[in-house]
Parts: sequence; structure tokens; C-alpha cells
Amino acid sequence: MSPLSRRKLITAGIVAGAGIAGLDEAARLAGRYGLIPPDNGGIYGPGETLTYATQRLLTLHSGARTFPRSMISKTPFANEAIPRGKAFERSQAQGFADWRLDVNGMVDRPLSLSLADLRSNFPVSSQITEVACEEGWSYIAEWIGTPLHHVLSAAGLQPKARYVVYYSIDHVMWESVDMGDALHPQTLVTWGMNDGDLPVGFGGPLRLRVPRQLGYKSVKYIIRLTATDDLKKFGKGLGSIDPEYGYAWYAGI
Ligand SMILES: Nc1nc2c(c(=O)[nH]1)N[C@H]1C(S)=C(S)[C@@H](COP(=O)(O)O)O[C@H]1N2
Ligand SMILES: [Mo]
Repeated sequence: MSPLSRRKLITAGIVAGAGIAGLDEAARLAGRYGLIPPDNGGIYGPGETLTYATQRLLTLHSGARTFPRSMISKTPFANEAIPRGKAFERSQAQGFADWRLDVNGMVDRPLSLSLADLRSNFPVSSQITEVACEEGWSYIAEWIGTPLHHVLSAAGLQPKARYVVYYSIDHVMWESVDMGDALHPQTLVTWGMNDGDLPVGFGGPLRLRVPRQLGYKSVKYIIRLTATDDLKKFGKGLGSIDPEYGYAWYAGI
């Protein structure tokens, strides 16, 4: 059986399971195929599992929509909900010369990369994609940076790693993605936007853009990437900060 038809079959099984025996049965089937998201408890849990499992089977390799240059938003909206904090201000005062992106966890060679390292020692990629907030607004911009998979290969990502957890310098925002998104070519360690450096309002000097998911997965001011096989060890074990406030860990669009 080809991988595609197998995927379709598993999807059909999960969806049929949801119809016949309810969401719990769907969750059980999803579990058999390793498609359980970390926020699978509580009343929304089975629904989250169904969404994640079916999306993953259908769209693992698909790309986020990209736009022509003419559609770049003239007045993009920078949502600055969480204060950046003192550590950010200290680094900003030095023009971010001391900014580091640490790469650790399940890697053979932990890294501590400066902005200059990222800009000159890795392949550069750009994309024109949309940031879509869960609150309904969105904007389109060009994002320029290093695909995350290059950074992970340089660090010697271990085959057993299943997720990448990433942190903002504000010590509030942290998120994670599975390897489907971590290794996807559009997932970008971003240092440029439109025609220049990534402005502070939009996450500069460094932001992880995850264009296949809602805006909150695109954490601004990133300082650390941790590869892991177990999200239960992080925070409340729900995969990221957002599910602690009732949002889905998997926020595919
Ligand atoms: N560090 C940090 N990253 C963040 C946020 C934040 O408050 N702090 N907000 C998130 C949310 S909810 C959204 S929708 C997007 C907004 O992106 P923008 O500021 O470029 O508009 O950033 C995400 N990344
Ligand atoms: Mo958001």
C-alpha cells in the first residue's frame, strides 16, 4: 500500500471512529498511530486529538499559503501583549550584539548562536505568508531567515526527538511544535522582515515563524530551542503556555 493511501485509510478510520463510537474511540485510534497531542485531557481533549490526528495525516508535507509581493500589508499590526522584560532591554541597548539562540536537549552538539552566526553561516530563505491571530486579525509580510531544520541538523538532532520547544526572552511565552512542523521548510528562524531587519515590534531580533499554525505559535524574541521526546516535562505538561489558557496546542490553519 502506498504511504498516501495508508494515510487516507487511517484518516478514514479516525473520522469513522468519531462518527460511530464518539470522540473517545477516535482518540483511541489516534493513539495507536502516535497522533495524540499533549493537551489531550479535559472536555476538549478528544476534540483536540481528532483535529491534530486528521490534520497531521492529511497535511504533514503541505505548505502554508504564500502571497505575491503586492499583497504585503501596508500597515501590519504588531500585537505586543506580553512585556519584553529587563533582559530584552539590556540586550537592545547593545544593539543585540550579545543575543544568543541556544539549541539544546536531544542534540549531539548543543549550540549557542549569535545573530551574525545565523545570518552568515546558514542558508537563507524567505517567504511571504500571513500571521493569523486567534482573535481574528491577520497581516501578510515577507519573512527572511534560516529554516529551522538547518539549525537542528547543525546541532545534530537525535532521531528520537519528537518535538522542539522554544522560549521567548520574556520568560512568559513558550511553545512547541512536532517534527512535522520543526522540519518543515517554511518554519523559519526569522531575523528579517520585508526590506530590513525584523523590527522589535514584530519579534526582532529573532522570532520563530510557524506559518502553518496560528500566530501564537510564532513566538517573538526567541532565545532557546530544546529538542525533546516528552512534552510532559515542560510547564504543566500541555506542550506549551497557550493550552494552559485554553488554546489548542496544535493550531493548524
Ligand atoms: N514573545 C511573544 N511572542 C508572541 C506574542 C507575545 O505576546 N509575546 N503574541 C503571540 C500572538 S497571540 C500572536 S497572534 C502573534 C502576533 O504577531 P505580531 O506581533 O507580529 O502581530 O505573536 C505571538 N508571539
Ligand atoms: Mo494571537
